[in-house]
Amino acid sequence: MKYTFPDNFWWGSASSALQTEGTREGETTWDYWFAREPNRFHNGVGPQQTSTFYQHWKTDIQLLKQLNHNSFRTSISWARLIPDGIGEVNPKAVEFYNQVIDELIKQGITPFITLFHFDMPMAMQEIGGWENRDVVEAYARYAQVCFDLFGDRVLHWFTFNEPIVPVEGGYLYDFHYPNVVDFRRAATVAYHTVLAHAKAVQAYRAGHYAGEIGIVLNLTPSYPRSQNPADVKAAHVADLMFNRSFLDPVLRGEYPADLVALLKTHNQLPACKPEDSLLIAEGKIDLLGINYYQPRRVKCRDSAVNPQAPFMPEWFFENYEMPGRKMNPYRGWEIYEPGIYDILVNLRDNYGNPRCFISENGMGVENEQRFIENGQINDQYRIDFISGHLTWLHKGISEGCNCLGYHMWTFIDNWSWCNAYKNRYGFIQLDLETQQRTLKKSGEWFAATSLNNSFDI
Ligand code: BGP
Repeated sequence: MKYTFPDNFWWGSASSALQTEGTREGETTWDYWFAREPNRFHNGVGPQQTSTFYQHWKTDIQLLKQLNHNSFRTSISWARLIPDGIGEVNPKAVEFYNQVIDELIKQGITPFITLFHFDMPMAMQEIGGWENRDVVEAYARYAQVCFDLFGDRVLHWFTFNEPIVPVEGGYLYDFHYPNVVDFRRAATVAYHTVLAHAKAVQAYRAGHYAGEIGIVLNLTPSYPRSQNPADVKAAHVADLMFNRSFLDPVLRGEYPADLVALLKTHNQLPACKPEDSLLIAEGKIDLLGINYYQPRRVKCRDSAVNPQAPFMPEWFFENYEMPGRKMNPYRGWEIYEPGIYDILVNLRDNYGNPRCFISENGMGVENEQRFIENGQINDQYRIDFISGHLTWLHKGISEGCNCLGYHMWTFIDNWSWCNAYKNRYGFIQLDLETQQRTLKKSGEWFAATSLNNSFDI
């Protein structure tokens, strides 16, 4: 069976500034947190030990070319560009990002640029991070600076990568700094992130730049354990909290009424200003990036909530371990290929079929050295993972979904937040000691698929 994709389909990968650049300049929350609690990071490896893109950007772009990428997403580091978040622009950073953007274009690779990929400047966190509306203003100015510096050549902008993750990690589940557990503060952070997004979109529209602007969301389709109304309701609440809290504002320009009502009932609504809703309505996007790694399976709660416990999304559902589910045991995430199709169909049927693309999908595996054959990692499991997802994506496109491309996480093994280098995701193997880069078998497969705009199973 041959799967052919539409003309001009985007084939590429995604990465982020903090996870690849190295040579830290401008302190972020990650640098601060790592200096204080290195034990939180796998094998005590922190954000200064990455895949050294800051030094090797030119040869790394050659590797992207070898992979036949026609597009590539990375992020700008706010802290590198504007070290205190709001003041002087760092000319070295401008030079670096100009060189990267120009080289990508020269090599025929369209740059997709994210403005915020989890890396809050520490100076901004010190004044409250996303809890403080002054940080929303500072971010809007940072976005404007980026559009003015690079907007003549960058035609695809993304305000945020997975904005729900800093909310979950930093304010609910203790896996990002500042390690707070407080739903109302989490809701405030999420709300202010949406305002910051909308302000950036507003600035982009006002500047009449040549390209388009969007956001990258990690969408986790919520599947109920059964069709019992209690399970269905549990899945609905999970969907409201984790998907629709960002999806609805950026595509419909407003929050779902039942999410607002739920938070109001439990006294968890963030402080709003009357003019906010107009701003949110202006934050509607041109292009949606979809990161898809795993589904969310939920059931109704079997036990009563402890009224003393902090208010949590899990007051309304429990995670459900479906018997027989296919797992990536290294990351602990379920692999469910049809999820990608379900996301696209939901967007087509309920959100007006927006222009979108898969901006991340991937499989992190531990100790890949054990798969080396004749000097190359034979990662057939990754090829199976990608082709499995691509067949469902292809079905979505053939049924009218407006999906324009597929980017993998990621082109080279990189630093994965608290997991550091535990799981490897790359098409290219990175030797941490020597920084040597070696193509994996999946890299060869992807290069051929991109070149042919098709693959066979
Ligand atoms: C996404 C992030 C990436 C990347 C990826 C893999 O959520 O956008 O930054 O890290 O997940 O996940 P992890 O690194 O946690 O294994």
